[in-house]
Amino acid sequence: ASFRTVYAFAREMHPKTEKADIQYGTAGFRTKASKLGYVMYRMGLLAVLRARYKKAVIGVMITASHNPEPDNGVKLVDPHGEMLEQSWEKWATKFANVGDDQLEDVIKEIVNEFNIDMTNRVEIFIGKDTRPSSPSLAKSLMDGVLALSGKPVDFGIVTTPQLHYFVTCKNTRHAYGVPTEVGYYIKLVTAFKKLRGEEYNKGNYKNLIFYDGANGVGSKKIKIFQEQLGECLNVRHFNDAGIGTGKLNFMCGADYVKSTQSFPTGVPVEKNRRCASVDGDADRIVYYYVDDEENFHLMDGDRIATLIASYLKELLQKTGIDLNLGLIQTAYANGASTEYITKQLKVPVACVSTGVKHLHHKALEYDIGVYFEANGHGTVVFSQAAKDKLKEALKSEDKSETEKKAIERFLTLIDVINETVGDAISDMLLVETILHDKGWDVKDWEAAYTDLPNKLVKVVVEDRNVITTTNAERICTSPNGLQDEINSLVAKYSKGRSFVRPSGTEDIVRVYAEAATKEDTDRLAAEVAKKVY
Ligand code: 16G
Ligand code: ZN
Repeated sequence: ASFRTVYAFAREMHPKTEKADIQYGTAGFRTKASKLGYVMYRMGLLAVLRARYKKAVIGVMITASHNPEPDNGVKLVDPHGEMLEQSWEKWATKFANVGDDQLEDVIKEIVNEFNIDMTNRVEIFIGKDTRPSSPSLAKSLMDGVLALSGKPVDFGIVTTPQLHYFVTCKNTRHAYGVPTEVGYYIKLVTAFKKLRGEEYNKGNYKNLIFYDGANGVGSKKIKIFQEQLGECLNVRHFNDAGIGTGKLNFMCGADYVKSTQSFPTGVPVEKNRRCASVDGDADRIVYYYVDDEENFHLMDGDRIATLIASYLKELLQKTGIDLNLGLIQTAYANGASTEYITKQLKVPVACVSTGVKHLHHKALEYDIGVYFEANGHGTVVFSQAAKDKLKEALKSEDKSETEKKAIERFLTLIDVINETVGDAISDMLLVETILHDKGWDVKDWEAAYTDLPNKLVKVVVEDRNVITTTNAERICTSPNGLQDEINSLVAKYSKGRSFVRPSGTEDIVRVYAEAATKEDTDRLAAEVAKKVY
């Protein structure tokens, strides 16, 4: 590859249009789509360099998730389906911000630093959401890949978790599955059908769910699931506007439901009906229902996590196999969920900083690591050792038939789960499997514990970075004295808890508060917010 092409391409077709620097953050690059052309081109270059360095396929997803439709974004997917390694984020930032004429120098710099063999043939897997801006951004991205003689493989419109799955499958030489959309559906649907058995309604469990696709890729893909699931899971599907109708994430979808704690538009209100909303790239899901008095009840990521962890623990006990199970949360997890899972279910909980990569990373330390952010992003990861142990035990003569049945179920459950990253539809299949097996409706699920009232407020400050934190963002280390002030405010309220952290995606500071009553919670949030101004 001649670096000269890189500059020529950049100058002629993808010139840098923005003066202001942008930063590769928790969600990659995300901004107005109109500002992203040259950034995409450069991420194409970087993806090829990363792929050559890792000698593996790298993924690039074009999406702005739950953001409004005019936004877009890009994130890189590492060889095992994880988010781009943190130490490379600064390279991404550098690539995005240098002048066109400096691009070749930056490429030389990274090639030297990592001793990258530029003759390797590499493939870059590309996926995009349904935004109207995505096809042209994908074109810019591919030009970047081609400029360094990489081979772009375009998967078209897919969910973020599908792309993560393809990358993992390819790099494990199909050990994780077949790296195609068809391969993905077959794996999940086959496992789901096996777990469901013949009886579709069971106890309080009714085989009907209302699904809000947020007018995005989650709508397109649920249709394929519906076809393949047939009667086995009855999904009634809403918010299915096609590409470019301008309604993506608008007053609907997982982020809207979670942050406003209210029912989305476009879904008919039926009392006590189990409903679920996914976000714009289908990597987040929340459940909810409206009761007889028309009160809205939210079942967020914490609820999903506790349901899954408790079920896996029970099932594990039935297998008679000893594996360690842990739950990973962030500071945003409702205090009631943490108390329930540690005290009642006796599952150990770890708390990490916000952002999927932190949760995923921590979860890998367990045989079975369940992780969820309160906002509905999460999954379960299983260690290879755990999988091997289960498979071995299935063949063992020391195991009873009942134990073997449980082991088989456990192994099938693993196949319903997209371990590579949080996957809204896979998570839904898992939740539906658990509720069905227990004969539970949402109300039975909700009865496990009662959420503490909680509130999240945004504070606009001159420089969000004056706030620094430690201990998984629960303690603030600067400005001096702020944590002491928070401590004394929190101490005034029963079950009070509050923390402040600079946002990783917006130029603001977030304040979280919870307490025994709604009034106390609102007051505590306001008092802490005042200290931040
Ligand atoms: C990003 C993260 C999400 C996190 C959010 C917090 C990924 C893929 N996404 O969207 O997990 O909850 O940032 O945003 O890691 P904040 O820093 O603005 O509060
Ligand atoms: Zn998302």
